[in-house]
Formats: sequence, C-alpha cells, structure tokens
Amino acid sequence: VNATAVACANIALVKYWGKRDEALNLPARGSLSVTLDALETRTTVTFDAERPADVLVVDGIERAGAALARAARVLDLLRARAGVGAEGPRALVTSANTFPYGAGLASSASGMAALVTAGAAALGLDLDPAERSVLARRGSGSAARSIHGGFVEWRAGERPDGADSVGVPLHPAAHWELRVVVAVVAAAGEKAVPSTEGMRHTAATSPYQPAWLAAVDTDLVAARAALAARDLAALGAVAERSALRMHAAMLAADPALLYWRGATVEALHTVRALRARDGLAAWATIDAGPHVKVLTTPADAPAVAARLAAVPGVERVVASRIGGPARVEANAAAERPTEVTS
Ligand code: 2P0
Repeated sequence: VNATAVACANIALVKYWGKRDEALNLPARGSLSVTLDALETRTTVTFDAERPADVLVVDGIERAGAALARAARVLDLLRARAGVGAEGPRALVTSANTFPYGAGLASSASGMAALVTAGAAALGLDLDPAERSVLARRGSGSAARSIHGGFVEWRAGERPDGADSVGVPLHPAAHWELRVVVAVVAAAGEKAVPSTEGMRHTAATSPYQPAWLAAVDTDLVAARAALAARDLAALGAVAERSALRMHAAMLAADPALLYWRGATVEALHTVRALRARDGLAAWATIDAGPHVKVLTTPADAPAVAARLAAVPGVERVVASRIGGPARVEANAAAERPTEVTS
C-alpha cells in the first residue's frame, strides 16, 4: 500500500499572513498564487501495519520535531477519513525536493500537497481536489493552493470548521504564459523564523497588522481582474505592493521580524531599474525568507535572470514556468521507498 505524488510549490501574489484559527489553519483573509513548475516535491507514502510510528524522510534526512508533527497530523486526518482510525497503519513518508527545503521557498506548500495526494492514493481514498486542499491546509496553510495548477485563490471561507477555506483554481497554467525568476539569496546560515510563529508574532505585536489585513480584499479584487484581462502591469503592481505591505507589518512587530538580507534590497532595486530604465516586465515578491521572486514574461525572463544573477549575494537564479496540479504518479506501486536510518 504505497503511492507516489508530485506537487509544485506556489508563490502568492496576494499574500497570506495572519490566521483567524491557528488549530485549523484558517486564514484571516484570502490569498492568490501562481503554481511554480520548477519547484517540485515528489513524495512516496507507504502504510505498514507493522510500523510502530510515522516516519518522515526529506531529502534523505529523517526529520523529527515540528516537521514530523505536521506530517503526522495530516496522516491522522487521512487515516480518519479512510475509517482506519487511530489504530490504523503508520506510514513511511519519503520526500524529495528539487529546491532547498525549509528556506522560504514554499517547500511546506508543495510538501503537504504531495503528502495528502500520495497518502490518499495509498489508502485507496478517492478525494476530489477540494477535499485534498482542505486536508493539505491543515498541514500548512499555503498548501491549500498547491493542490491546483495555474493561478489559484485560497478562499478565506466563513465556516468555523474550515470546510469552505479551500484552494480554488482560477485559471489553468495555459491561460497565461508567464515566468517567475527566483533569485536565491545566501542567508548566512541563519535560521529563519518559521511562518506559523512569524504570523503569530506579527498579529500579537505589530500595530500595522490591522492595516495590512484591511488592504488584502482590495488586492484580491484587483488581482482577479488583472489575471482575467492578462494585464501584467496591473498584476505585478498588486503583487509587489502586497509583498511589501506584508513585510511592513512584519517590520513593525516587536521585536521586528526581518527576513531580508542586503541582497534582498539590492534585488528589489534591480527589479525597479529593470522596469523604469530598461522597460522590461519585472515585478518582485518576497516571502518569509530573503529570496526575491520576480514575475515576468517569457521574452524578458532571460534578461531579468541575468541581471538578478549579477546582484552580489544572489547565489543562483531559477526561472520557472507556471506549474500544474498535484498528481499521483502512475507507476508508483513499482517504486520501493528507501529505508533511512537516522
Ligand atoms: C504566502 N507565506 O501567502 C505567505 C507569504 C509566507 C509569506 O504562506 O503556518 O508555511 O503552515 O499556515 O503556509 C507561508 O506560510 O504557514 C506562507 P502555516 P505557511 O505564501
């Protein structure tokens, strides 16, 4: 009883930063993302009645603590959904990323989406994408969006049980050929504050959090319209201001939450110069880490990538297409997961 699934990371153009319910991962507002084809997680889930506890192996390293707890929480929900209950079989989860894990590149989104998709298949559950989105959300909020491909909105929902807090596909990847250039910034080995903790801290101490949240619904309306009209200047402007307002709220927390490095700021200046001086399509967004992601066109992507690669402190650049939905891999049964000892 095993299955393998692949899911892509996503990058929010209208950001999620704040919860109305932490236990259920219900967001204070909606958010809107693009799926990134180049940032992918492949996960195999193997249920085994003989296994005493769930085990999580990511990129060849056995993980404990918060990462294992999150995976086990989602596996518990899947076991309950399958009717095998608390005494059901434990799982070996082996996961591999095509990009750095836990570095502010949305590995939790693709990881949880792949885990839910593979876990459901391994248990013989036929769950529709909305149901998988709700389960993935319980593992990590942004994972609700990684179930779908293309352009996705995570509706905040209204129900206290979170059944309507779900990722909704707005447009498939084919709707609009865009590129996202990811500038990976060296973080000097410093461990970033995890998003869950960062959101809690911002909500508790930042006087700007209410102003940040008040702006989100307007941005969602503008982003939906820009997407439908394929108006990149409008979409880029929304994305850049959403990211910077979110970071303004973080910076106003006490003590301040500062995810940026020097290269982050230099990359922002570069993006502005690419637009103003060179007339290229380039709009920046930044998540809970130092990396800068730039929304651009296929034609401008090479120039944007070259200029970002030349920014001191940028380690490398990855240009991504818009990705597809989380999916089960056909010949999963033939694969044998590797046992890892810690
Ligand atoms: C986003 N981020 O919309 C925002 C912008 C980071 C900055 O969603 O606590 O790992 O598991 O729900 O999903 C990252 O937060 O946090 C995130 P939890 P998650 O992409």
